[in-house]
Amino acid sequence: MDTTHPTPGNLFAALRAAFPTDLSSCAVETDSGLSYSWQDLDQASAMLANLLESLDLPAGARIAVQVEKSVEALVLYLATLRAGLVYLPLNTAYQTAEMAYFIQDAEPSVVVCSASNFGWISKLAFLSGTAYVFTLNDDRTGTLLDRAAQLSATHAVVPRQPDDLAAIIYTSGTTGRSKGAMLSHGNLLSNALVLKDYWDWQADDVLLHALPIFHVHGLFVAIHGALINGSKMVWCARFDPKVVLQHLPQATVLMGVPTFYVRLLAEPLLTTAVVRNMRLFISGSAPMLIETFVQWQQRTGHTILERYGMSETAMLTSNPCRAEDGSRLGGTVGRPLPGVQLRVQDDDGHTLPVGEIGGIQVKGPNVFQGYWHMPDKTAQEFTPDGFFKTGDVGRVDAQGCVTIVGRSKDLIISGGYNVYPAEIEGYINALPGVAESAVVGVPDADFGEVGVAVVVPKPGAVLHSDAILVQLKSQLANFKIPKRCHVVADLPRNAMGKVQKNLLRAQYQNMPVA
Ligand code: MLC
Ligand code: AMP
Repeated sequence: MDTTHPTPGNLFAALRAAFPTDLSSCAVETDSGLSYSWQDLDQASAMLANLLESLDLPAGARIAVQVEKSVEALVLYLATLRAGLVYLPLNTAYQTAEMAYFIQDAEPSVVVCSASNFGWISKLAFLSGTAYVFTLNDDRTGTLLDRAAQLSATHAVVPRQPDDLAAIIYTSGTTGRSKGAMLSHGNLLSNALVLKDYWDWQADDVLLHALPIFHVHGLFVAIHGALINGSKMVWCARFDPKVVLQHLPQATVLMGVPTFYVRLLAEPLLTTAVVRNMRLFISGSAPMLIETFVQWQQRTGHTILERYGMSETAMLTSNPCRAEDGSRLGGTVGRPLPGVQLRVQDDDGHTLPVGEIGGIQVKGPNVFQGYWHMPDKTAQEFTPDGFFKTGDVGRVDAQGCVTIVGRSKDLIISGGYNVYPAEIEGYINALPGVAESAVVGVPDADFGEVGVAVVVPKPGAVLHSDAILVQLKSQLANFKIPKRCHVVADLPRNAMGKVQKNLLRAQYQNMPVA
């Protein structure tokens, strides 16, 4: 048995306290047939926490992790919390320039990557002063596990205060420079406890986990949701609708981005029989089309629960779960969660009455501690009375229900991933022969929205749209690559000289590749 001490400020201690009494029961079952007990999670996280502690890292040290999804990666997250260090997950799609930025900015003491990326990532890390680079693969191999193998399987949780940092989640920004959102143990624990109650987690719930584990949705909402309730997870390495359908009969809860539901609806095997044991389907990270919501209801008999959140705040609002709290409405993201204050303001800082559209602002124990090393940016994003400006535009109805109608930030949300046009335009403008460019989001049946690039050549230069996309692919994460590219003579501008992106969106939304 572990020597876990009561350390209420440390999120891991709260998760560990929720493990079932029978530690030999199954905690995680993978789609490749592996099974991990609660004792496995406890002991393996103890071993990795002991390894991290043996490195004698400074307080607040960041552990940057870019690895494929695996239960061992989940254990590394738990070990980092347990050791009181700061977890910094990075999307596996990030390429060299993106990784170089994150590593230089966050100055992690430890970087963990796949063995296949060790060459270039270790070079970047050592140049930035990282002390240790370990490997962790999705087949239970790598130097991280080798080093931990001989260490003790017991570990006393390192005490932490609620305001101490637990994780940094990088989110891109409208200026093209990514910002590290600093989330504390208290931010994450408060959100996990609120959702456990609001989503009415049951003793026999089983979560089907098919999301990536480097963003808020898959890492915090899904994993904390299951662990804080002592619930088993069925663990899919990636979202494959056929594999998900195969495992749905063993599950009661699924969390996904709208693309999951669109792709599942395209499967003939999605029937009421497959979802017979399901209690709750949850969607978030991107707007769900009302057609998807209605089709899901008709096909499965289940009403999807849509909720709204952000990297900076974890979950903010949710449609009701229990029937007595009301019905779930398609096209809305529900009411603010208990403890979350939400208001809508105009640009002059006046709070707007019911039904009027403005900027959504929030306050609560879940709202982050600020952007890493960006005090000015942090100050700009908060109002004088402490509300965080989400950048989302919406309204609240008389029942307190929130509808998001747009965004004041120039952002494309594609399959649940955020793509900031300014970042992509920066890369396109740096290509030889490019005078300027604009990237806009257009509707897409699968991803909800996808990016389209409109590029103007320098006088005399000849540009090919395919070549532009190929060059971008070698520099940027794949989900950021515009799905189409058009080379044009000039961009439409208003009287102030600003590019009229609304005109470009209208012009290119149905246009095939030029
Ligand atoms: C993959 N591609 C994408 C993409 N995902 N392009 C745009 N948007 C995406 N989301 C690229 C691939 O690289 C590939 O390019 C091509 O599109 C087709 O890929 P695919 O095989 O169809 O993609 P797949 O691997 O199946 O991934 C699709 C997906 C995935 C929907 C399963 O994107 C996903 O897991 N999304 C979830 C994102 C998420 O967890 N967001 C939460 C953020 S937290 P090529 O060139 O290789 O052919 C947050 C807060 C909150 O927002 O409220 O939750
Ligand atoms: P991220 O920065 O990746 O955490 O993305 C957060 C953004 O995703 C929010 O600011 C919203 O714009 C968007 N988002 C999250 N959930 C929803 C939802 N249910 N409906 C519409 N947009 C959402």
